[in-house]
Amino acid sequence: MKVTRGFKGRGGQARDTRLPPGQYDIGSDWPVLTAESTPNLLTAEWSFSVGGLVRNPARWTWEEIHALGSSSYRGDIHCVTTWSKFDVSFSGVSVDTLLAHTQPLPSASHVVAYSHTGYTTSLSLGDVTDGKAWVVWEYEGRPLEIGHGGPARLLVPHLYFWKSAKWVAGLRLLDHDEPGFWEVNGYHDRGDPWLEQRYQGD
Ligand SMILES: Nc1nc2c(c(=O)[nH]1)N[C@H]1C(S)=C(S)[C@@H](COP(=O)(O)O)O[C@H]1N2
Ligand SMILES: [Mo]
Repeated sequence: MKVTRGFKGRGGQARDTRLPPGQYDIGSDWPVLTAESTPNLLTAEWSFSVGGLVRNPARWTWEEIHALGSSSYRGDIHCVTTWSKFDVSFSGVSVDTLLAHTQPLPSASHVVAYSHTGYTTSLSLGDVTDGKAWVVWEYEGRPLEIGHGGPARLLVPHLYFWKSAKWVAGLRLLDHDEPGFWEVNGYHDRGDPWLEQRYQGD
C-alpha cells in the first residue's frame, strides 16, 4: 500500500511501510492470547448464528456453514500488544455471504461478535462488510488449532486482533455500538492499527 511518503505515525514508524506505527514483525511465532479458558468445542455440536436486526435470522451447523462456499484471506495481522505477523493465510466463509443470507435491516449499524465462551467484541457493520471479515476454520491450509480459536474464529485483519473473536458463535446486529469485553476494559471502540487506536481516547 502506497501512502504519502514521509508521513510519521505516533510510533515514529514511516507510514508507507507495511508495519503499522508502534508494531514489530514477530516472524514465524504466533502467541496465544486468551482471556478465558480454552473450550473444547465439538464440530458436531458447533453452530454459528446471525441475529438481531436482520430480516432472516439464521443458524448454521458445521456442515451447513461449509456448504455456503469458501473464501480466503492472505495478508497481515496486527495485535494491540505490538506484534504483527506478515503473510498469513486463513480460509472460511466471508461475513458478506452470511449477511447476504440474513439480510441486515436498514437500521443495523453495528455488530457484536460473541463467542461460545462468552467473549464479545463490537464492530461497525462497515468493518465487517465488503470483503473485510470472515469466519475462518483453516490456517495455512490446516484446521485452525483450538488455542487460536478452532474450530472457527472471526477474522477482521484490518483491525487489531482482539476484534477477531476466537471460538466465535455468532453475530448480533444492532442499531448502536455495544462495547464488548476489551472495549469495556479500556481498548478502543474501533481499533484501526494504522491510526494506532489502541485505547479509549486514542
Ligand atoms: N474468545 C476470545 N477471542 C479472542 C480473545 C480472547 O481472549 N477470547 N483475545 C483476542 C485478542 S486480545 C487477541 S490479540 C487475539 C489473539 O489470537 P491468538 O491467540 O490466535 O493469537 O484473539 C482475540 N480473540
Ligand atoms: Mo490482543
